[in-house]
Amino acid sequence: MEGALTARDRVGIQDFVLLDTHTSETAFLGNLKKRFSEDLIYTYIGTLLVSVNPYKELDIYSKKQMDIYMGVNFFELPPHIYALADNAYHTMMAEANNHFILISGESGAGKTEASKKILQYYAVSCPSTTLLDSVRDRMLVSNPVLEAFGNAKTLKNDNSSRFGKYMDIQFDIQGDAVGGHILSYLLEKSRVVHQNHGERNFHIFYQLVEGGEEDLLHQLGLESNCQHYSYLVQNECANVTSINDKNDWKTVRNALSVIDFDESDIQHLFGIIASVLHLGNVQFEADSKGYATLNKNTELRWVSTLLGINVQVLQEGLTYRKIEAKTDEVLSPFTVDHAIYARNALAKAIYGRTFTWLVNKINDSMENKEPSRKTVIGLLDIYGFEVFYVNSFEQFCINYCNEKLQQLFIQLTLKSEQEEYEAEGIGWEPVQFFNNKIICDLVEEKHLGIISVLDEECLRPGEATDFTFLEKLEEKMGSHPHFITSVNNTRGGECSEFAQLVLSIHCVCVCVCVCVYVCTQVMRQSKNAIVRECFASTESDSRRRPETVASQFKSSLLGLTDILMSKEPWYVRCLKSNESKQPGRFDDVLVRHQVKYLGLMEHLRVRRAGFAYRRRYELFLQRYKPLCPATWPHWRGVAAEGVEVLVQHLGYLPDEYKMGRTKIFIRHPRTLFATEDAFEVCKHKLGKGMKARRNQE
Ligand code: AD9
Ligand code: MG
Repeated sequence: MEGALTARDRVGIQDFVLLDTHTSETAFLGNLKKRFSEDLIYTYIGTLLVSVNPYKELDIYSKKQMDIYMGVNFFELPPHIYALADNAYHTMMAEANNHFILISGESGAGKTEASKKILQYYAVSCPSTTLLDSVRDRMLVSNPVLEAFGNAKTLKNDNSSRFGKYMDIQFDIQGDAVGGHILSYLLEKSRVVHQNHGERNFHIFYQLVEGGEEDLLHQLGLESNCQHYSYLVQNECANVTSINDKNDWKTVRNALSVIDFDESDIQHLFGIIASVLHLGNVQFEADSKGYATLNKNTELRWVSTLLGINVQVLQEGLTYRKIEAKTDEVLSPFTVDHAIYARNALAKAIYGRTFTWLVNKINDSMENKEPSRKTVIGLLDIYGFEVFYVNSFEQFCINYCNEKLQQLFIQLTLKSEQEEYEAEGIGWEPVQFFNNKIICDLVEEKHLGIISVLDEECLRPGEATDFTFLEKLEEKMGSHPHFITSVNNTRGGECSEFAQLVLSIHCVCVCVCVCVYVCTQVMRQSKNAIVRECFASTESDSRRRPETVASQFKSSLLGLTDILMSKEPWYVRCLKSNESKQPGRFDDVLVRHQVKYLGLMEHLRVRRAGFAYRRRYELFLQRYKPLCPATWPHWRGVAAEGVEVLVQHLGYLPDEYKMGRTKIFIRHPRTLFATEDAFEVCKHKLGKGMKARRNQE
């Protein structure tokens, strides 16, 4: 019919691999945009899921939707995050191995929302027993608690994750979700004492002050008004329309009881949150010699009460430095600036350690104590790439983390995939891609990278400054093609590489390794059980020079890479539709930029030209041999030949598969799915046959 739109014209193609126009970026974006305008936010590139943030609630996450996707082959239904979750789950069950889902994209692109949808899917759809329900409830409610303590409003996202989160969901042999374990990565502690313009502190502070019951606030010495607290009002941003602190408080309060917090834990936990707010209001004045003194110490008294530390000891800790001389200790007074630094360092240390304590506590409550065999699906939701007007050490770490994950993606998809074709002798036209290893090396290389230079500078306290650090960097890497010390514009422009690493080096804090020994000593005397536990001495706590924050972070990322490399990958690539968080707006330039730096076009090219599935001949034959009389029950010859006989029998077309040196390569998932369906039917028949035979016997 003339003028009538086909469904395909209207809703676009649901798998980019099937896009028949040549694989241009314009066609790619056109397809995304067309689907987005129909509220179809998900599109596949093979088994990779692309998601575009709609910035509005869509009616696609109901229990009914979950049921529709359960156990259905990937490509039989419209793309959905549930389809990916389901496919990962069924592959894990069929192959009895571990998997992970890497969710990436820049700040505000929808990673955390995606990870919550996946967790909900597993918690709601997997087989269930009453005993396990409590573990699942705990897994689900761990989210609002961790978000309250670890997320905050930034300029990019009203609920921005300020820590990295990797969560293993453990399944038993029946496929029940039986336990969970979270690893957290570098919380942005500096936010406790300072926020950029238009940003907020961590949600929990506002939730407590706005939502806390009168009695509780009274016990904690808090006013029910954020304006009263200097850590909360630096940027006149306490109230945000998209955030309802009062309701969120109720959710968190309720969640804490689900995850086994008893009343004393809760008292201590909120005592800590309140003590940080009181600390922020502690003011110093200079005495006649310019040293810091505390005139009015009501706020400090509250800190002392809530943490159970003698007020005198606390005051001394904040205004004097203890210098250990040969036989005794000498107290050297702080200037006001030093005292403020010490106060803020204490607030950050208390909050940061409490966050770690909280993660451990949640882990205890989700732990599965059964010793049975388990497989896991790991969910990775980290802070997304971000560039602000002023960028500091936190952005350096966050963006370095994103570079590492992009490197992992490149390793596992573009690089190893192409190397495998070569090794297997499959004819292949190489696809060019930008390998960001050069950027990762620039940051982390031993003796040469930025982190090493930072470590060296930290060894020269008193001498090293931001300026000397910058000079050293210029000297060592000034000629590196990706080293830039001042960047005005990162979006648009000519940059076609994965998120160009932006370093506002002037802001990288050289004193990151300064350890507040005094605070630690004082905190160990606390009567607040959580604080005491958080600051308890450990063996590694000796006088050995502590690792710098950057080095610690680098090690933890290497550890994460190892964890992921041992599992089978699935990918969700989240795209931000617009910068102003508006529903239905699709900003072409912004989306194009993300498609570029996430390497989606390269990925599509490899996928289109390549093969969706590969299996070692032995494994393929072992599984599907019942489907062909010539291979069942045994194939006596070489496995590769058996596979050839088998696929001929199944009617595979010559273009659909290739025989490598050790593996069969299958171009489209649908071919394997058809084989898998035939196998299920056959298994059923075989099962019946065997049962009948047993009965006869
Ligand atoms: V960050 O790196 O932590 O700063 P994320 O995690 O990528 O970032 P997040 O998931 O928090 O972003 O999404 C930002 C906001 O977009 C959410 O608060 C929602 O308001 C909105 N969003 C994201 N995904 C969806 C969705 N699937 N449906 C509706 C969504 N809204
Ligand atoms: Mg997030």
